[in-house]
Amino acid sequence: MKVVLSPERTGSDEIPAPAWVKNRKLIKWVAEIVALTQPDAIHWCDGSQEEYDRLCADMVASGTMKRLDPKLRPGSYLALSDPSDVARVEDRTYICSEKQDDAGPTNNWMAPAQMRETLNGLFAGCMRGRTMYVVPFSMGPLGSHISQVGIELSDSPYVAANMRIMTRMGRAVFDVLGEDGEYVPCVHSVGKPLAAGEKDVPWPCNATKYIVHYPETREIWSFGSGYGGNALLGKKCFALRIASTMGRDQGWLAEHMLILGVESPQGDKHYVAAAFPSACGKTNFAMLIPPRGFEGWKVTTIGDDIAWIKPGKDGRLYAINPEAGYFGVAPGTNVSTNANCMASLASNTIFTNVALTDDGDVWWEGMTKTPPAHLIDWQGRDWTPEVAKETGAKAAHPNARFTVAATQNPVIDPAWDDPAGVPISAFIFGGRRSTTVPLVTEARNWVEGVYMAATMGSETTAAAAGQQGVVRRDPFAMLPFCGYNMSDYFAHWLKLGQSMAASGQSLPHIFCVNWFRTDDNGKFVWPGFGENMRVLKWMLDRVAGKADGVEHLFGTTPRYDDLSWTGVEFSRDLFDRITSIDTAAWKQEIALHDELFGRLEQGMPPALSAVKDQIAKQLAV
Ligand code: TSX
Ligand code: MN
Repeated sequence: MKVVLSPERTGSDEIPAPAWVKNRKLIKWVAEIVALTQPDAIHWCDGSQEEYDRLCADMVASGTMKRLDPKLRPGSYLALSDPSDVARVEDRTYICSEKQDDAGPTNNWMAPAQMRETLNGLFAGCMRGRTMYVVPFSMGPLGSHISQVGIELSDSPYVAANMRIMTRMGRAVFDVLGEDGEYVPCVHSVGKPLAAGEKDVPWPCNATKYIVHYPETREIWSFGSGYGGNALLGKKCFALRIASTMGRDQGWLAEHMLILGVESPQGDKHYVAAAFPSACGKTNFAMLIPPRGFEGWKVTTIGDDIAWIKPGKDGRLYAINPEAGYFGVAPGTNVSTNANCMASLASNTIFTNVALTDDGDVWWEGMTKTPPAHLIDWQGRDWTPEVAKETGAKAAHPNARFTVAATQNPVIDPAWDDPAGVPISAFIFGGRRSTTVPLVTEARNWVEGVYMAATMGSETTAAAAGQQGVVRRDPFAMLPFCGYNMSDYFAHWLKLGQSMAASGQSLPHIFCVNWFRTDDNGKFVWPGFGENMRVLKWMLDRVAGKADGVEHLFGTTPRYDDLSWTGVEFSRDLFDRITSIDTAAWKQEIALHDELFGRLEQGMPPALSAVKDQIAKQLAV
């Protein structure tokens, strides 16, 4: 329902709302934000297909999106962002807790009162000339005891359309809220008010950007960006930063993890949750296709990015995917790296910053071996492979994205929307390391597993963001996403394990993987992708007590004969190269762990320092 506001109305503390909105606190809050931001109209989203189609049609008319060819890519659109607004802005992301210590040394911090003053200035009148969308969304299955409700007020129709794909969005959420339900208030503006008669640009944004979280009052405010994680506030801002603080306070976990199901030909089914930093192929792993030799095995997706995990009454940990769609990186995705993803993108997809083909379809680097002879690149310019060869110009931005509903995934798990969640048998932590870290290691116990996750690192890839091949530590792949002090976060993981073990509950096994060891020529040794199924099977066999391995310095690694090799040629010699432990390299590695622990400073749980000291001591002999 769209309401056009008269100037007197925007100053009122009563705002017209549809009859199906019954939450007084919500209506009052919307009136407050309207009075602050002064939009021309309010659109209360109902989440219907008609509403989505209208939003997209309006964006096509205004030049924000282009409709792709309905035969080649039915129901799909392309949006090209402003060239300055292409990624999350970590240096503009703030955790505004009362005490700086609660944000910790890895987050930007500002005192809440000071930040509120800054934001009140920026948001005053910032929606003039625009429509404010009231976007009601549920993170997690509607009505699940693990789920949470959010309301995003945004002046971006692109945000409203993307939120319908990425979350459970619409009228049903107002029903869950009822008259006095709780929600996380999220305020978003692109930060570009329009004067009377001023023509809009295709991608409005502002050079000044703020992505702000108040963990104590559980609010999110975002200004100046229309892109992904900066603007779709249910994702990184809510489901990770705010939810991680909720989890700390309430005894559950909000994690940067995919969740997948593995079913054996005999019908044994297990779920695992896995955390990887960016550029490790999380979405590919979540949609893995079992290789030759694994006929009858099924891998299914619960989620590709975020997991909310709670102890259940039966003593196991249960996980849901708080999201309802995938906002994934397009470049590098193709039918051999991720055929299920490519099938998902066949229709009903919003593409952002990929290239446009002459026949009205999309293309990105790595989609096909041979690029089309001519494209319109992500900045709307002509692109040919010949010119690109000389200038290095990319047709698609390296961070170009697709937004697609999870239900488009051909291997979506039947339980993906189950309000009870799925029981987790194992946690996997990974990184991109050309040396040192073996293919797979099982932690001996929970504390050592937490240590592995806390010290995980990944080598940087694209030269764009600084030096290449440098190991960047990214504990639990949560460094940019933890809404509180990282040391407290480690302590929370340790405490959860301790309390579950103390009440005789069965903790998931913890594994660390590395698909990325290289040979002397810099070539990847492990074939990866579907072949990772062999590693997955070993892990689940370990969980079932059916597989062997060899214990070393910091855990248990399979020997060659502990993995199943049917359907692939992979020599003992190559296997040794990706599982060997180089003592000299590990001495250096531990020194780097030391440096990380030093950076995280006070509050580092002594149990983790003890693990480090014990490994260092073993290395010294
Ligand atoms: O996603 C990847 N996975 C996980 C898949 C389930 N990628 C892509 C990473 C960038 C997003 C991988 N890249 C994986 C992997 O397991 N492994 C590698 C390294 C690699 C790259 C190319 C080949 C092999 C390994 N090509 C051939 O062997 C022909
Ligand atoms: Mn992510």
